[in-house]
Amino acid sequence: MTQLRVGIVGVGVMGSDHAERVARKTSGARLVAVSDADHPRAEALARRLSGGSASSVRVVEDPLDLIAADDVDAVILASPGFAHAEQLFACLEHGKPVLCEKPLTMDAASALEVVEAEHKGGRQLIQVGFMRRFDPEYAALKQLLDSGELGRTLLLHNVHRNKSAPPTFRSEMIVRDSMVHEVDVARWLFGDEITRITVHTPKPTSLVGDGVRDPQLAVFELANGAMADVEVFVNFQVGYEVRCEAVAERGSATIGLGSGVFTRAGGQWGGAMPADFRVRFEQAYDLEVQRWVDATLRGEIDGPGAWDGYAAAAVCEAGLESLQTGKPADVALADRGKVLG
Ligand code: ISE
Repeated sequence: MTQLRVGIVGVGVMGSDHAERVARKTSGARLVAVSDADHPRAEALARRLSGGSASSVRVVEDPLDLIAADDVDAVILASPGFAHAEQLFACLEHGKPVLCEKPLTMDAASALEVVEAEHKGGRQLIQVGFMRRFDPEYAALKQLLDSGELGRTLLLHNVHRNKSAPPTFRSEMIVRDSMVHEVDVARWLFGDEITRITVHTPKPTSLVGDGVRDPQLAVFELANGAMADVEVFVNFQVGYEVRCEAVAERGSATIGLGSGVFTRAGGQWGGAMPADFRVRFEQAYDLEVQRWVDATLRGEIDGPGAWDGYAAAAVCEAGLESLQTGKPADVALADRGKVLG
């Protein structure tokens, strides 16, 4: 196979961004089909990416039919998280490689069922969309920490701010859809599992609806004794800002300070802030999808797998418990050796 025929399920914000990417920027791949609960939205996208006629990108009403289709070699799942479990099982059943946007599924138990089903099939087919791993700045930070030049890494301080979020973005989603990125970053940079999480909820901004706990401040404890903190603030108003500082025995390293045009003028200094994650992480998304296509054509995956999606789901589940109780919550993680052994 020299060209991967890709189908995309869910063409909202992220799915339509991926559709453009696959159709226009990714080598070795062709967008052949899209599916969305909002049918007219899928039709409009297919028309646009087919250059006026819907002949080369077709719309499939039922996502399960898209997954099963003979002319779809691999799938990108950008549907809402609650739809992932059923669609992932369909991908496994049809032997279709899949790049699944986070969260893998809505809870740890169903995520573990996905891990087990994939393992039973004997081939890794699932990659999870933790795209910070593909961001050149995060990748350089990982390389620096792994080189040992700064000694052992002790702490991570993370900041994750969105300009705004819709009113439907409740406290639980801040954990499951936003903080989950730093859950993965901490596991990946430390190469270790998170065993306990505490989610603190400071006084909320007055700009959100009743009961929404925004911002949140979480502390992760890792099995090796290291710790990470993250401020997640999804209605920051100013722009999109994601930073990570690693503190090690002989120094610290920070990424995400903004590498765009930086000006000093009129007694002020500064630069522009990206409006959202598609702008800040455009290169990461491009690399993620290109490497997924390249690896899929080789019959492999090249990025975070189902276990990473499951481990993040388990941490978030404990995070939701901590959000409720205000107390630390232990992460219940299955024994990796037993599950994948
Ligand atoms: C969104 O789904 C993302 O993945 C973004 O990276 C994150 O910043 C945002 O908070 C999420 O809603």
